[in-house]
Parts: sequence; C-alpha cells; structure tokens
Amino acid sequence: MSSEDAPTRPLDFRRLDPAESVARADSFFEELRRRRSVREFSSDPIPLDAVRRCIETAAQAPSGANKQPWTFVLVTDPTVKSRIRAAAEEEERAFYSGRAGDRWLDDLAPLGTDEHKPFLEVAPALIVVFAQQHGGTKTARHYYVQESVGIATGFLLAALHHAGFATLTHTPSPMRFLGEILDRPKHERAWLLIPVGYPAEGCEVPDIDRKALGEVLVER
Ligand code: IYR
Repeated sequence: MSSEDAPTRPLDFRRLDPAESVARADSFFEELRRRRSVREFSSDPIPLDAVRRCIETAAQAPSGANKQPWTFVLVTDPTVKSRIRAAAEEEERAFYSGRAGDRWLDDLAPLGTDEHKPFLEVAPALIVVFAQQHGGTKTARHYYVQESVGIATGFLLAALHHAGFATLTHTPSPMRFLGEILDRPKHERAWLLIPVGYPAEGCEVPDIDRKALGEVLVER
C-alpha cells in the first residue's frame, strides 16, 4: 500500500499561547521533579480504577509500526505477590553476594539497596511490564521493541505519579521467573516490575539529585 492509500483522520490538536506553553511546561516540571523511586510502601489500598486508567494512558504511547508490543500485568493477589517476592529475593541474593561485581555494588551504595524486597508484598499493586518480541507467530514482526516499551513505561510512570501514587522501577535480574509465575507466553519478556502504592509513613529516599539542565542539554 502506498502512503497515498493510507487512510487519515483529522488531528485533534489545540495550539496554546506561548505563555501558556511556558506555564504548563513549568508546572509539569514541578510535578515530575518530585517523583522519586520509593522502596518503603504503605499497605493501604489504592483505587485500582485509577491504576487501570494509567495503564491505558501508557498504551497511548507511540510504537514501531504501531505494533504496541507491550503487555501490562496488574498483580494484586497476595499469594502471587508473595511468590514474586520469594523468586525476586532469590535472584537478588545471588546478585548482591557476587554476581553484580564490586564496581556495580559500589555504584549502588548511595541507593542503600540490598537483597530484601519487602515492598513486593507490602505494596498493594505490582505492574509487570512485558515486551512482546513478536506478535505471537513467526511472521508477525515487532519493531523497535525496547524503544517502544521504554516510551510506554515512561508514560506509565508519569501517569501514576500524576494520579498520586508512589512507584519503584524494580529490575530483579534475570526476570524470567515473572513470565513463569504470571503465565505469560514465551514471546513476552519481562521488562520491568513496578510496585505501586502510597509511601509508608515517614518514608525516606536516597539523598541524591538529578543532573542540572546544563549537564544534559546541548544546543546548536
Ligand atoms: N536489581 C537490584 C539491583 C539494582 C540495580 C540497579 I542499575 C539499580 O538502579 C537499583 C538496584 C535491586 O533491585 O536491588
């Protein structure tokens, strides 16, 4: 099919006054700069309809050839959360007791992380993001899977923060156990595990900062 044959529809776009763009960019920055990875969660329940809406927001992301190569598994069953915690801690024990290597462990020291992952049981919800390597058959190809899933996950983290939830981007490694516990097909690879909830009372986070604009922006 040539591009002339591809169906189109009118773009839904509202052009803003420049001053309004500046104000909106500022307020979004102020909101997102307060997002932090949280490792101490409250077990208080969260409105799951809001979480489902955030997942729907993530699924609005652009993707290679619009293949939308992602699956989000929302886990709230305490038994499943316990199985995930047990399997993750087994991997993490191996990681922290040698597999990581000294340099990686030195880099993690400011975060204060270790092999204990109570948040996997305490947080009221876990979202496991899966990346679909193909469409389920050998002929159904997916493109730019890493990039696509990364963009969708960025949307998801921003949406969850905006909706008032704390999140953690957790990467037990390797993550194969998630596909097994959650009964996902072979072509779906576990990509990220995101505990979602409210922070515990008195929650503290690492005393670390983001780079200043001048360190990350180059203009020509
Ligand atoms: N997956 C481990 C280790 C870890 C690795 C990185 I890179 C981090 O930014 C944080 C932790 C864990 O979750 O503890």
